[in-house]
Amino acid sequence: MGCCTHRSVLTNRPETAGADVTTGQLRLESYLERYFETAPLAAVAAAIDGIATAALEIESLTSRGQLSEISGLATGCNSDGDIQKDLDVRADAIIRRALSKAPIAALASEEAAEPEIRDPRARICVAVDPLDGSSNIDLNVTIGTIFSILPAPDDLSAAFRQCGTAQLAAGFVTYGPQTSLVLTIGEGVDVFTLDRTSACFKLVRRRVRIPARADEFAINVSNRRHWEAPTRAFVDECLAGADGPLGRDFNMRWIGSLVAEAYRILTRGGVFLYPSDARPGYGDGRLRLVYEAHPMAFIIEQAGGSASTGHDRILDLVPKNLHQRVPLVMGASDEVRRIEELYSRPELIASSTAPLFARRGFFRI
Ligand code: FDP
Repeated sequence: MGCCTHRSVLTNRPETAGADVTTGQLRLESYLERYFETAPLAAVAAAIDGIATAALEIESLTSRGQLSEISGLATGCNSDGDIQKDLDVRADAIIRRALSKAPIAALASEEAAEPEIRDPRARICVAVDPLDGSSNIDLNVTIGTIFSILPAPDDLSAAFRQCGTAQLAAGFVTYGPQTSLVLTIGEGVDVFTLDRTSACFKLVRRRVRIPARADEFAINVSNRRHWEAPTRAFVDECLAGADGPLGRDFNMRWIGSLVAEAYRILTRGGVFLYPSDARPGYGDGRLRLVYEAHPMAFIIEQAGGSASTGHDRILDLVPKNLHQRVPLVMGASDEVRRIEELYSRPELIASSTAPLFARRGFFRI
């Protein structure tokens, strides 16, 4: 299936949701109400509503931690060999149940080898990472749920082999000090925070924008010796700070939860990298295209940022299979462009931080 450049199912959009409301007042149900008025969007709204319902239950488990018998310990492996924790399994079951009322043709999850075919007459398909950042569960660090909503093709076997630009909606929930839902239905990015006293999500930020220029980067530097030269060159440029070619100092963060990294970028900008590297199994990075990179790329682009493999725009990629991994660089568009430039023009690498790093060189550790 080729890439599409627009989302035809959304051509009859209702008025911009929430355009006339004060943030903090609008509940997610009211925000979604107007989407329920047109047939294809009604399914999208129902799926988002289902995810939000599941999020309430998952947030209650995460916030109670071991009091709710969530240990954060491994219980086995999923079909792709990833360690599965007890909350991964619980979150998957909660989401499947919460989405049972939404008209969904096929549902795919990180936790299952194959998609579940539900109602073949329905017009949407949903892909989820029920619990992202699961290595952080027992650490009391922010974790989350990521989702992508796609149109249902006639041939459901191709449901999760659609280009990222086909997505109708995407979002993620963070379970942290605040439980928040970040959402795009293709007209910008809005953020809702769970009001724990009334158990409902309320709009807190509308039409979030990511500054084009970053002064913060996020990457797991422990893998430096395994990186490709362009990734090293970019990070070296950031580390060179005001003395290097980028001409300004950078701060660094690595939380180890994609949702938390994305939330930070949507809050104060920055760039995130999980590139391919030379470790066995990391030739295409670590993150999954269908239910991690595609929805994140949709959100980041809708907020004015960019998302790339270093070579290609993430949203232009057509998945080869459901659990495909992909290198991901996302956030501030100037920095993503710089990384792409370093990948496409190797001659820039040698000179990028000279003379500061000339003594050590990029190819040595
Ligand atoms: P996790 O495996 O804990 O679910 O989605 C994969 C992910 O977390 C991301 O959330 C996170 O950014 C990354 O893996 C962390 O990977 P490293 O441990 O290799 O840094």
